[in-house]
Amino acid sequence: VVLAVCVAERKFPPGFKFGAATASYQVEGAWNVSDKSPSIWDTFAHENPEKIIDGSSGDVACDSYHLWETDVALAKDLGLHFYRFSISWSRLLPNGLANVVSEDGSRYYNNLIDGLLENGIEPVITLFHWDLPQKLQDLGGWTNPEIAIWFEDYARTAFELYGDRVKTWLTFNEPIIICDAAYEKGTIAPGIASPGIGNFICVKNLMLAHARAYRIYDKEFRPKYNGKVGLTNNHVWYEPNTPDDEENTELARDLAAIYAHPIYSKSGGWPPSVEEFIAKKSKEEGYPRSRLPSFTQEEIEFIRGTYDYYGLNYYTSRKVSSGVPTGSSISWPSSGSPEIGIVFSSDPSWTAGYAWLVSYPPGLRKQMNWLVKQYGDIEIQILENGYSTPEPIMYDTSRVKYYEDHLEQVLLAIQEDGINITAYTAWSLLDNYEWTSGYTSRFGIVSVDFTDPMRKRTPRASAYYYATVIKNHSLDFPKH
Ligand code: PNW
Repeated sequence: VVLAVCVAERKFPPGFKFGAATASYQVEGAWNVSDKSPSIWDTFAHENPEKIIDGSSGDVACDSYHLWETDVALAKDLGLHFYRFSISWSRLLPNGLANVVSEDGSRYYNNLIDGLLENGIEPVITLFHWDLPQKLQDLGGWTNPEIAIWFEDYARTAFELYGDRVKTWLTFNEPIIICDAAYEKGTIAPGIASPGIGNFICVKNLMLAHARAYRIYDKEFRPKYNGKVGLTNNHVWYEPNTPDDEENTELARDLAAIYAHPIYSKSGGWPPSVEEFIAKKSKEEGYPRSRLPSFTQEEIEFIRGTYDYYGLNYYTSRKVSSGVPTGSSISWPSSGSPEIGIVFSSDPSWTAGYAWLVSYPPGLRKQMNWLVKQYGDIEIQILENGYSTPEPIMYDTSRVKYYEDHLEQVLLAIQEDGINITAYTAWSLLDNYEWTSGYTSRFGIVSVDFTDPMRKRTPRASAYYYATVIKNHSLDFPKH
């Protein structure tokens, strides 16, 4: 008698890729070298130190502008298949507009790309990870419709310079933060609180900017370079607190999907539930038209289908209940609470982490199932997932556990749910400038000593763990 023991192998499919990510403002430093002009984050951190927990800025950060070779060597030691980084728009185009390309800026990214490729690591580029040129902010930034054209010109410059070697492009990192955290809440650069107005103008312009970049890639670059273009959305998985909260929870999911629906849905445009909800509310509030700007049919068609993959950043989950958000409710970084009239909380069974980062690994799998239900059989690339600690500890067992538990959910989604997930990305390769948390929140699998002028990098236990997963292409390996 053969005892059939059903233990699924915890192996990743062949071709599945592992990487790690960073972003320009968070790691580069060198904020004013050569002809680089300031970005909104240079301005925000310099002018509002009281809005940053430790009053710090990314002026030096990890100094990756000078130390990129060390970063490449680390990525190689870890066995990363790809390294995801972003281009600083105002380093490449000091005017924001594409009339002048910085020699220094273009050389920096050229060197980094070539250095990665020489070491067998694929470069994955984010065009926009929040550091808008200040000069463009002065003209209205994401609330000026012209920005779609400015962004197209910037994207073309990058595709022209690097498209021969870079095969995976992201237009945007987390539009929900660019528009919602920046314009609805005003908590991050450019710090303009315009709830229910600015955030919606921003997302409309951003969707058009994305579509323009995608379409020029399609037309001018895909035939010779054959790469992939998409963007990455951050999703917080929402669950109803009680059965009564189910309707609001689905509305909250839809509201967060205004950053996805125009691109990924079959019908295009805003999610119908959101369109209806905001139109009705706007009317009650006395507005002559909906606060959510409409798309023309032509714009809907122009944006719809402009993707080659779905980029997903997942960190945490929330319970949804009705109510008015107060200062103490953990609403950040979740969107839509004042708009819908809901509050977010954690579940007692979920693992509390540092600040907002509650660990609920099944949320990742549930979120991916929701996306597939909405948008069909899309290719999903997980482009960020990670865990922070307040202290720069080296033996970071809680981070190791976070990675293992989330990678397990990735495997379940592939094996049990049949979801086409092709990549996983650890945020972050390095401790870095964590926006308004400054240097107080550590996300690196490699630690950085910010008191050392050489910004010494030291791999943590989680780096060794991740390297072992990559090497074995599996969550199971001989422990010693
Ligand atoms: C991301 N949430 O931000 C960003 O892409 C990174 O630049 C950042 O350093 C990293 O995650 C860690 O914070 C997030 O709503 C924004 O759960 C929102 C959420 C998570 C991360």
